[in-house]
Amino acid sequence: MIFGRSERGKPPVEPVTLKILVAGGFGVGKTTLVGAVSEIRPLRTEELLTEAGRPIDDTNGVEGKRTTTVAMDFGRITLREDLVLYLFGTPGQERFWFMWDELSEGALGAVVLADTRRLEDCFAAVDYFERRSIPFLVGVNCFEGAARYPAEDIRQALDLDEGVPLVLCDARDRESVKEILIGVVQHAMAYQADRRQTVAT
Ligand SMILES: Nc1nc2c(ncn2[C@@H]2O[C@H](COP(=O)(O)OP(=O)(O)O)[C@@H](O)[C@H]2O)c(=O)[nH]1
Ligand SMILES: [Mg+2]
Repeated sequence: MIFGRSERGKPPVEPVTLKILVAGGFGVGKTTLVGAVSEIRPLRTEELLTEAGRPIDDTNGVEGKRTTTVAMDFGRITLREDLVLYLFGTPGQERFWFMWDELSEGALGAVVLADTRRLEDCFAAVDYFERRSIPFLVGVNCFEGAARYPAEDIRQALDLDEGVPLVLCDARDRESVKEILIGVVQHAMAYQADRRQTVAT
């Protein structure tokens, strides 16, 4: 490649790095979402679901799921040359709630994944981010065979504030996940600008 004079002299851009959390109930597609976009091999700690784990990890309605993430998913995506996101999947099981406060340290915002067949599984995540004023977006992961509901009905069922974006998605699809991530960054930026204005006036 031939570089012009101006490019040659340019120092490499130091990208802005932002931390985004990916939350939601067990089996909703968090590991899938991180894996669909990550440029680095997603770091995950998965364990085969054992007989012993069965009473705790409720797999009813999550057919075909044999592994469970015991710690967390971690991935990276470069949205633009100067903007890199680090994705942190929060552990879905209740016994890992103690990790959430540490994980959310320094987070710009969060994605709450929801499955309309088990909407109640993401109530806890929605509550968590609302209570801590962490801006979040709800991604409805559209599984085949799950009934489709109008976005407005899902918003109502989740009792979402008006400003919280809700987007239908496919956690397996890179473009769909990118759209979700751009959405959460935009929402979080607007949310923060709003807050600054409220403080200033
Ligand atoms: N049909 C369909 N299956 C999905 C989708 N997202 C995840 N899955 C499957 O659902 C199961 C649970 O996903 P996983 O990412 O492990 O859920 P996690 O517990 O939230 O990390 C896996 O078998 C995935 O392959 C989706 O958008 N559509
Ligand atoms: Mg997982």
